[in-house]
Amino acid sequence: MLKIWGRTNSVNVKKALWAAEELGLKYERVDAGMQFGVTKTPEYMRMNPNSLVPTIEDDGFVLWESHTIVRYLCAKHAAGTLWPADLKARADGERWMDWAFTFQAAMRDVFWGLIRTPPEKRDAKAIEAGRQKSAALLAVPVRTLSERPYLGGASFTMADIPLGCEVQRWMRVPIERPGFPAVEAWFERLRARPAFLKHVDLPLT
Ligand SMILES: N[C@@H](CCC(=O)N[C@@H](CS)C(=O)NCC(=O)O)C(=O)O
Repeated sequence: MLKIWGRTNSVNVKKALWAAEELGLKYERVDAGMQFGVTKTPEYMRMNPNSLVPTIEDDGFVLWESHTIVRYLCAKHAAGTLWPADLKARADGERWMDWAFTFQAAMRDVFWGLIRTPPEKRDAKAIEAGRQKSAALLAVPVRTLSERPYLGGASFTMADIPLGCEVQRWMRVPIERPGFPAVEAWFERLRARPAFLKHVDLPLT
């Protein structure tokens, strides 16, 4: 059975869990990372020398890097649907999977500052700089999402999973947000998916 290591409040673990849920996979999840430890044990580091989550094991095959995990699971179980069979259609959507890390980097100080740092220790300047940078970046997918309902085209695909998890943080952190109607409409489409509500759109911790 598929095994997934990672704490459920990690944005990158959420991507693997959301994909597994969309695909209807049975899996065992093991708490790892931050307060759960595990990631620095020799056993874990043999699987994932980065000491980060998520890591998966599928029939003896070990894999890390959340977006690669999403690609792998979708290619294995949903070729032609969540993993588009057409090369150009797939690459067209996949760019957003890679771009999600650009957005994640901009949001780092915002998320950590407001969610994981006590008020007296917050760096207000860094939070505001991250907020402005994230807002500027979020203008990038606007054109795509104005032209089609999902990042990869007419239907939901793996392309939506990484950025969907990152944008959930943007939508839920207590900040001032400029309006991006096309992004907000896409986010509501994601919210119509039970797997997104179950694993991703949860209170931030
Ligand atoms: N690029 C990697 C990054 C993994 C990563 O940074 N994971 C974070 C959680 S989101 C982590 O393991 N942090 C340390 C910890 O939880 O102990 C991926 O997408 O899988």
